[in-house]
Amino acid sequence: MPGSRAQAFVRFALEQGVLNFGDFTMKSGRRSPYFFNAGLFNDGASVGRLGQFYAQALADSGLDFDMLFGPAYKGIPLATTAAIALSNHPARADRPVPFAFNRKEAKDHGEGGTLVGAPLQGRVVIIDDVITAGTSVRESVALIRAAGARPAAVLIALDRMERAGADDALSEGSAVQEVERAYGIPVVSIASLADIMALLEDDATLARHRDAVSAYRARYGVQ
Ligand code: OMP
Repeated sequence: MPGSRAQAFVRFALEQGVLNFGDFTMKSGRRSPYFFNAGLFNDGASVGRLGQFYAQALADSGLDFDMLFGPAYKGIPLATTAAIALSNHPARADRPVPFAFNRKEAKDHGEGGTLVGAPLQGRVVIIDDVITAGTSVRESVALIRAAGARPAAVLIALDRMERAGADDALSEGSAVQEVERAYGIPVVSIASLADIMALLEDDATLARHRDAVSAYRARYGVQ
């Protein structure tokens, strides 16, 4: 996404309390001086605005696609808000934006199964919040392929730009680069760690966090 929009997004995330600085333990067990909690886009206005950022990032990428997929649980509102915003976006207003999501527990009554929403078919964009190590993307790719559809791209809010793996066995590229290479699909992000660092440079009230985030990037990051 162009720098100014990515900057507007990290500023918005900060204002919403979604982006925080401190000492956090992540899903992988790695400790991080910042954390992006997309679950705190938790009112109509902020989740609506988030959807507009997703829609704009996807439109800017120029990628063509047939539908969206939001992995349970957190991807469900993300795919929903992105689908609404895309249906109002000039780049997509001429065609519907079907979307689907999965359940974590299979349902054995009613319509049954684990997939909900539009049938998974064609080129599917996976919508998620953050990629750190890329584990949740793997599951979505498998689900989409098993349904006979094709993963076309991953659209995320934040690329943490870090290498996956244990401290003494870090992946060569970032988790995002590894996802692109492993599945042959692009990963589009609204913003990245580079934009968070630019925010820290810009904003004197956040200056005290600069060193910790720079050290973290030097240890785990890629350029
Ligand atoms: P991977 O699936 O390993 O890429 O990790 C991404 C997931 O970690 C996200 O979907 C979140 O559940 C969580 N996460 C965040 O939400 N924000 C962060 O800043 C960092 C993480 C994390 O734990 O790595």
